[in-house]
Amino acid sequence: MSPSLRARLGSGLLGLALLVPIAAAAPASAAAADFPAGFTGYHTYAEMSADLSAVAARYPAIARKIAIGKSYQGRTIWAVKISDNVATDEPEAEVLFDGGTHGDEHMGLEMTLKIMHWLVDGYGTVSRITNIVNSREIWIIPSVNPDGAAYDISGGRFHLWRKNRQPNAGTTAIGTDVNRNFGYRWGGGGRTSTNPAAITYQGPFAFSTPEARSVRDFLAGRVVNGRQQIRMAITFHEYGRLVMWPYGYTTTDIPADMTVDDYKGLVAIGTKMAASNGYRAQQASDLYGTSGTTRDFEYGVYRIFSYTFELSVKDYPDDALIASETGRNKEAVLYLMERAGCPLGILGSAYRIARCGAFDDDFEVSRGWRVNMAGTDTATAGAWQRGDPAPTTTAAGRKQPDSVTSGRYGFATGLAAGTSPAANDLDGGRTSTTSPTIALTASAGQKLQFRWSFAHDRTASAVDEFRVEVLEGAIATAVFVSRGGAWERSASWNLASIDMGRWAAKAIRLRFSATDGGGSGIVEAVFDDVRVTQPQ
Ligand code: NO5
Ligand code: CA
Ligand code: ZN
Ligand code: CA
Repeated sequence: MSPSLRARLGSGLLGLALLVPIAAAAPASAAAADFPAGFTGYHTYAEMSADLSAVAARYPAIARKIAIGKSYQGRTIWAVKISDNVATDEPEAEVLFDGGTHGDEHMGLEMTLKIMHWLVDGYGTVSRITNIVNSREIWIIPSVNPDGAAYDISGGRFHLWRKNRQPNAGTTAIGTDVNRNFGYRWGGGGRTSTNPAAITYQGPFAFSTPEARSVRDFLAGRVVNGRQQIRMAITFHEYGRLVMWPYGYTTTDIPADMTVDDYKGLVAIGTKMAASNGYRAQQASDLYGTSGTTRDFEYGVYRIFSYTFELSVKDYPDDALIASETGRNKEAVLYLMERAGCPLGILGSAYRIARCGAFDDDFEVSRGWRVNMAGTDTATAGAWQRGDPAPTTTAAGRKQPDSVTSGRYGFATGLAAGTSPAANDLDGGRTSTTSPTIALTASAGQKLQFRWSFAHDRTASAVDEFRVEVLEGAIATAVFVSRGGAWERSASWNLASIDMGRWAAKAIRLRFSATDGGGSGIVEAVFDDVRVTQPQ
């Protein structure tokens, strides 16, 4: 929208007239209504469900219909997975398309069904489609809020019904706006309401709706080996012909919970998609502020490059417009699926080399590193923590740096500053943190790169160190060691670059350790932006 939402809110009456159900809700068990005349080309819930079944039956090698949860009224929320070897979870970049989060925005469901059909019907004959299906795992959730959609067409007329159909305690007002109910910076701000009667009601708490929970749980299930497999997503809404990137919760272009690189990539990809469909590209909050949206959750929690598309130029476009409105997005969605293999590659070959190799972690979200994985660490204080380090300074200079090299988070030996520089530094021995398994490719020229800082005071010695090892099964090989000595060493960021040739085609882990080997001196280590680059 929200021109649509804007129109509904624009009266100054918060669209209250629209909140009154015009007809009583049909019980879920009653015969499902079809769309009103002129709109019967849209899929009802039953027709959508039957289409997914037909596709899964006709293309069993590349399509699967999967239940991801149930709506408040008990309708199954369906997903379709499309990929070669569809029964196997292969290490391929994943993409998510969803529609129907708002009950009255039926074009989004049509859009997702079109995407499904472009893929399955073109597979094996259209080489671009075949390549996408073979190299990606595509998830499609056509109707996130099936109760809202069914109610919207109940009685053979439209009801402008946006929310789900969940009752609210203490009021006769029905429904929560599912696109205000996700648990990232949930609550308040912009066009988000705490009033159960409002069309943008956020719900009593984050994830109070079964519909948002179903999407949340589905996304959580796509974390494999510590890493969210879904790289890019579009959530389809209506209307206004917009392509919007995160965030909606703030008008700041690059807030603390977005990296500069991600911002550049989000804008470049959004702008590129908009150039192909003729929509306007903008940050979500340029339209109006929101909180608890699908898109903010997907980027904020998982760093999925997630976009909201507002389809169409009006509410309830008649069914003759389905083909053209969905068709104009074909290039954008094909491009998104192709780009999912290396989103930041849009920024040029330096990014493709640095950010799309066998491993890339900016530590902005948890990606499965484990502190003291072997249980043999000896440190008594200052164990590794992922987060935003607080600066510490002695008379001799900075010991723990104030900031990291990307975004706001890295790994540090004790994030907090405490009451003195010695309060939260490393003490008593060694702390280690170990990466998830990394599958190196067979190519020569892969490099391990990371940014690091190691500081100590003049009581240090060579038993104090910052060490990086490659773990191959039980064998640990040190590839980088920086030792302490009896001098004051201040925090400073350095780049390490290590040839990984001997581990090509191997599955490894990385272990980063820091040791305070003696005395009560100050030892502080920090690292960020660990990558295995791919060759030029
Ligand atoms: C959306 C977007 C601003 C995310 C919303 O008109 S819409 O309701 N589809 N617009 O307000 O949730
Ligand atoms: Ca596959
Ligand atoms: Zn919407
Ligand atoms: Ca970082």
